[in-house]
Amino acid sequence: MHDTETAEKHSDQHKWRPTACILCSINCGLEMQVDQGRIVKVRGDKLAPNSEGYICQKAAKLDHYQNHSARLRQPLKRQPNGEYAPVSWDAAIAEITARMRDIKAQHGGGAFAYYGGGGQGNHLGGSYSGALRAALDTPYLYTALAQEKTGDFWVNGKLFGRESCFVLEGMEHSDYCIVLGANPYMAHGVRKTRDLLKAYKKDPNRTLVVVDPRVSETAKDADIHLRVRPGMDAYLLAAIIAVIFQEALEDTEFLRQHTNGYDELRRHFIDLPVEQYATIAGVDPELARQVARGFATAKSATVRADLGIQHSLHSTLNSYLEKLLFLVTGNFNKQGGNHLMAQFAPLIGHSKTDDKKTAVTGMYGIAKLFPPNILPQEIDSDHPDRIRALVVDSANPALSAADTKAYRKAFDKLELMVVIDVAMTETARHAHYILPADSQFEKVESTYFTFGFPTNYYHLRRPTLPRSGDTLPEPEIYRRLLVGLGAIPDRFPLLERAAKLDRRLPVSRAFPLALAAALKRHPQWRKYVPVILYATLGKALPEGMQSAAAIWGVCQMYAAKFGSQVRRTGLHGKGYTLGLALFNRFLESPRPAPIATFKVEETWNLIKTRDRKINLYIPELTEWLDRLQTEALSEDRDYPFILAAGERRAYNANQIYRGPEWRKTDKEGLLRIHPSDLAKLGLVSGDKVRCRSRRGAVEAIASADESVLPGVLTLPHGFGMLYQDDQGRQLRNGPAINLLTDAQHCDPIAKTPYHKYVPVALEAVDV
Ligand SMILES: Nc1nc2c(c(=O)[nH]1)N[C@H]1C(S)=C(S)[C@@H](COP(=O)(O)OP(=O)(O)OC[C@H]3O[C@@H](n4cnc5c(=O)[nH]c(N)nc54)[C@H](O)[C@@H]3O)O[C@H]1N2
Ligand SMILES: Nc1nc2c(c(=O)[nH]1)N[C@H]1C(S)=C(S)[C@@H](COP(=O)(O)OP(=O)(O)OC[C@H]3O[C@@H](n4cnc5c(=O)[nH]c(N)nc54)[C@H](O)[C@@H]3O)O[C@H]1N2
Ligand code: SF4
Ligand SMILES: [Mo]
Repeated sequence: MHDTETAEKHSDQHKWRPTACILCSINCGLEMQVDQGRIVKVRGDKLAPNSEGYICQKAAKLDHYQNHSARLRQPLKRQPNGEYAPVSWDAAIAEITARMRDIKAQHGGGAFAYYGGGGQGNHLGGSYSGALRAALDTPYLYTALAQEKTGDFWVNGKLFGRESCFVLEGMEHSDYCIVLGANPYMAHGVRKTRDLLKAYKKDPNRTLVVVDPRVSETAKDADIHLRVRPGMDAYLLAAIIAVIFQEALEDTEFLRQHTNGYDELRRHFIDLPVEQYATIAGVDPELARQVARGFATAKSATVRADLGIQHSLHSTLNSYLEKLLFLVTGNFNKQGGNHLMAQFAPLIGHSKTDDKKTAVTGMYGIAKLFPPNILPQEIDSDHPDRIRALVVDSANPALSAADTKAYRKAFDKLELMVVIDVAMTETARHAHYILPADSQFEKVESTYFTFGFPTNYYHLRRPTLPRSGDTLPEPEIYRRLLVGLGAIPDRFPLLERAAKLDRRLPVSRAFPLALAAALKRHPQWRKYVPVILYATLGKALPEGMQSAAAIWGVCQMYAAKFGSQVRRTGLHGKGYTLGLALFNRFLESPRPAPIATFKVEETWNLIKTRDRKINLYIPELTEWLDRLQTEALSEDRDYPFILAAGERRAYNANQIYRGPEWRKTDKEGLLRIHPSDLAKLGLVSGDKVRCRSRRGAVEAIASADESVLPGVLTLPHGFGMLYQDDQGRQLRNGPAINLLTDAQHCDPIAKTPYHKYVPVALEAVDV
């Protein structure tokens, strides 16, 4: 008996459990071994169809996410002396919702803002959080996406008709790829990135161009490296597009057939001074010409852009020019070009011009998102309609948003602040209530980063570990808040019964019929459908899978729109039956499973303009382009260096790991500086320096690095968290870089921060 038990325990310990990595948007399939609440071993899952066993160096350390001294294990309430004391879930929910009802009654829904809703590995909770915003009656959703990609989405809205039109790069199938302000070797962003970069390197018929001021790990192995001056990409891109028009290399047939505004657009480039613009950008004009020709004449060409252009000067203009590059050369919606993509569950929406704007700064939403750069101003104001209550879920804006000082000050003005997280973060330390969530390995989870093409996959991950405290999954937290607000009842007896019937008889339609009837009787419930699904259908799902209920709705909507693409993956039926089959597939598969297979020509159906043509000409942006000619770049003598604040490196991963123990190298988050600059300061590698901007200062260890240009500095993203060491001392995990950044230093259209272009001064720190 005893022996069998040990043997069972032994085999259980050595069981490999399929899951996924939660550290970046690729979500590589993993297998892990667990023992007594610990993640003991991690390996790439060879059977995961979208990552095929690939992982990078960061995934092996996931136990540092699961187990650390700052994990939250019970709800906490701030006491008058500023300390936190445990509180029961019932009391916390009752008190929070009573405060919310008061604030709503006095000031209306516009007094509430919501921040976050999901990180690199967890989007399921976000599916339910919309119901809370609906119950509070606020449109104000602030997310990290609106501090990086909303300029890009705004451009998509103009070009393709909706901000939710999502463009992917075809890097895997392309002959010519421009990596523009991205460092995929470190940051990934494409499946099996390093294998793909190797494939480009090995194949003499494929060209990889990297546009980056730094000799990044990706640039090192590129065929061509355009070492642009920081913030000058708009000049470089304008010059490259000008060469294409001036040498008549554009795809006129594509342009006539698929676009409007070609002639107006061409006018802005045909006389553009290529030499001058390339020189301003710091790039040899001949090299710029060579890339223009190479890109325009390649069989297929694609652009992969990221923060290097989005977090830098001219951000929204850069996104426009980047897209023009693949559009004017006809590298769109074709194999190996950039193309539209049908998202499984929409990560973003489309903001209309008459949607509600913010009270204090008058900012409009883009893709239904509001930019973190304005939030402190929206709170810290005398405006009667200011933000008075904030819910933060899965984000740490006290460190990750621009202008840490402004954030801290604004947080302390809130009448109610609630943080939902797995860890005691810098943001949580300002909250009135902290609600602890199950970790991503203790609950069903998934992301909507379903970017595979032609076949995309969805991974509904099973829990691999038991719950380790008095924590709850986010859907349950949102359900309780909704009940507390009086938005929904605690039980739905009829729907619960119908759901059980349907789960037993997969062909029955008891549940959708009952749901439709309930919504007809209670139209106010329509806003809360995901939470109602959780509370009803969820209970009929297999043990532990309740939170997957919203995916039933997602599958229904997807199958209704993309039936033939779903059927191509081997499922049958249509309408409700097909949606249910898709849902059952995800419920049954512990690994990523196909959603749909697209033919590249079908991506044309995803354009949302009335005439299904691309609107090439965006006057706001061509005017901005014209202004480049006379734009003077003022150099600030007091702040002579340009700091790229937030580099992706081998050992950083947003705010997901808190302590430094997981890092093999770069434990301090080194400041990279050109050797000549370091020598000029009379310093050597390893010396401590103070980096100072107009907003604040951080200290860091300097490291002489030939990969950065003289006059340029870099600091990593994902440091600066507080943690306890073995002796219980509270320490800071490297530089908190957003002490340096200024919320006003941002894109005029999207309010996205210019994190890669922070003017700073540097001085030695006497130790
Ligand atoms: N290891 C690791 N990987 C991550 C993350 C992480 O924290 N750690 N975070 C994930 C997230 S949330 C994101 S959004 C992605 C971001 O991924 P990336 O955008 O690829 O990463 P970054 O290192 O921020 O910036 C990319 C490159 O921009 C360059 N750059 C700086 N200034 C300029 C400029 O003015 N012009 C140009 N052309 N380039 C410039 C930098 O030198 C850098 O090589 O990474 C994801 N992957
Ligand atoms: N200066 C500068 N600032 C930057 C950047 C930069 O390059 N430079 N990069 C920016 C970018 S691109 C991004 S995406 C943001 C990222 O910054 P954030 O938006 O703050 O997101 P994450 O760092 O992913 O933080 C995730 C939070 O979710 C928590 N968490 C983890 N798992 C769970 C869970 O299951 N449930 C809940 N409720 N919480 C969980 C973690 O503890 C952590 O607090 O930072 C931005 N900030
Ligand atoms: S960090 Fe990204 S690339 Fe690395 S293992 Fe995790 S998901 Fe894969
Ligand atoms: Mo990001």
